[in-house]
Order: sequence, then structure tokens, then C-alpha cells
Amino acid sequence: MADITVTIGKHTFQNPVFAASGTFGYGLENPDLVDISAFGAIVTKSITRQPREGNPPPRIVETPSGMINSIGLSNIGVDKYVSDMAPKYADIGCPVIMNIAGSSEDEYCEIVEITESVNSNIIGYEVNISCPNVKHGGIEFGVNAELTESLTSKIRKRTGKLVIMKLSPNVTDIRSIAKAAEAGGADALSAINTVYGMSINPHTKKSEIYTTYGGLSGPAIKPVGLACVHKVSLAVDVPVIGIGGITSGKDAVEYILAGASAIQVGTANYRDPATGISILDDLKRYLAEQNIATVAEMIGMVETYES
Ligand code: RRO
Repeated sequence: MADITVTIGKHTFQNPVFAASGTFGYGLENPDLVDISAFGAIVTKSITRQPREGNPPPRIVETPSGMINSIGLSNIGVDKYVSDMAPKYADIGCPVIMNIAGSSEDEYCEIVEITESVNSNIIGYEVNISCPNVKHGGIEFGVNAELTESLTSKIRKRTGKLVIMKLSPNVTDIRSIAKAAEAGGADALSAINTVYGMSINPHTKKSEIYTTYGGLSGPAIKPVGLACVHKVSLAVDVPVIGIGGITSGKDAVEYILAGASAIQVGTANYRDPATGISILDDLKRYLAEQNIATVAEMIGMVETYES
């Protein structure tokens, strides 16, 4: 059988299929629906310093080949995360990556300091600098290379665990943000968060999202994600984790060929939380059919017409 392990920073994961933040709760909600020990890792919903209710409804709408959300960083806050969730991560059989978000460098740093002060059982942080749905919740960092580098280096100083910066596609030049995160000491980058979108009901003439704009996800954004992963992986030396509209093993293969070392399944989890398992089965079948010995050798192997 092919070797499907992948290495990111100092961690080797049993496979490259992760569950994406915001689509898998805190990893503990669906034990009867899916065996999470089959995943390479799970990334939990963004955590802020204080608990947050999130935005008023409507905050989710289905769109062609995808959906728009404007949840607004609804979460339990770091104190409850470390007291109620983290202890349970000791024996769920799957590495947990904690996604964090903040409105200032101090907020991100405090979340990391609190988490580092306990036995959290997490293996690292995915730092959300790309939430499109709150005025001050990270995207101001993710659209600015200087702020990205500064924030990354402050978090880097506070933890020896994995630091993964989650990038936004809603920027002019994603490569410059990626390079800034790498310069700040990130172990890896994940790309992409959701793409700004809007939906209107022609009968009521109303916006279908309370905040007017939200984050578009699902198969509709797969080509955007692929292009971002390809650009970023050519710009930096650290591993890239591909996200955006992945629903099948074929999608996962495309992301790996584009340059992803691992992939995250997001929106597809709403239809079936076990999508990651079928993606993994598809991926293994593909490797066997293609006579490919390791996932690692496929990373970035896309043939393009121009270099
Ligand atoms: O909570 C959200 O509205 C949200 C977040 Br934190 C994010 O990172 N991406 C997104 O599409 N929605």
C-alpha cells in the first residue's frame, strides 16, 4: 500500500485528510456519525478570548455549488475551550489543531498563552487571519503583509507547537502575505478561507445574509483555492494545506498536485461528516491505480505550460 503519511513542521500525520475549522465543531459533537480517528487531524472552530454569540440570522444560505456563511465567530471562548474541550482531546484518537482568532495582537497572544499554560492536548494552532464576517476578527491582519509577519512572530515566540497561518483569498497578492507569514516563523500555511459573496432573494428583494456579505465556500470556490495553493506553494518553502470545495478524492489529488501537503474538508461535512473518510478511500485507490508510492512525491507535481 502507498505511504499516505505527510509531514508538517515536526508532525507526521497518518494521512493528509483533515477536517476544516468551522465545519466540525469542537470535534466531539458527532461520535456516532463518523470515526474521527480515521482523519489525519481535525481543526476546531475559531476560538476568541471571550465567548461570542456571533452575527444575527440569517447567517447561512445555499448558493449554486456552495453556500455563504456569516456566522460571525460564534464560539465558547478560550477559557471554556481549555476547561471543557481540551481534556477530552487526550483520547479521541486524532490530532487536534486549535483555530484561533482575535481583533488585536494582544488577543491572539493571550489565547495562546492561556492554552500553553494548561495541558491542552492540542498539537498546534491554525491562526485565522482571514475571517470575512466580522469587522475586527483577523482579516485586517490577513490583508496586510507587515501585520501578518508581526502577528506570526509574536505567536511563534509563545509556542513550540505547530503554527499554521490561515490565508484569505480576498487579497491582491496572496504570495506577499504567504511570504510574510513564513518570515514570521510559521510552520505551514493553510489556504483558503472563504471568498466574499452575496445572495439576494428576488421575491422579497432582501439580502439573504444579515451582514449583506458573507463567506462563499463549497465546490464553487475550488478553482480559486487551487490557484491560491499553487501560487503560495511556489512562493514559500513551508508546507501548504489546501482548502476550498473539496468533496472527492479527485479534488484532493488536484490540490496535492497544485502544491498542497495536506487538505481540509469543509463545507462537504455539512452534507456528510464522513466525507473525509470517502476522500481517503478514493485517494488510496488513485495512488494504487497510478502506481504512486507516496503522497509526498505527488505534492506540486502539476505540469503547467509556463513556469
Ligand atoms: O465565523 C465565521 O463567520 C467564519 C469564520 Br471565523 C471564518 O474564518 N470563515 C468563515 O467563512 N466564517
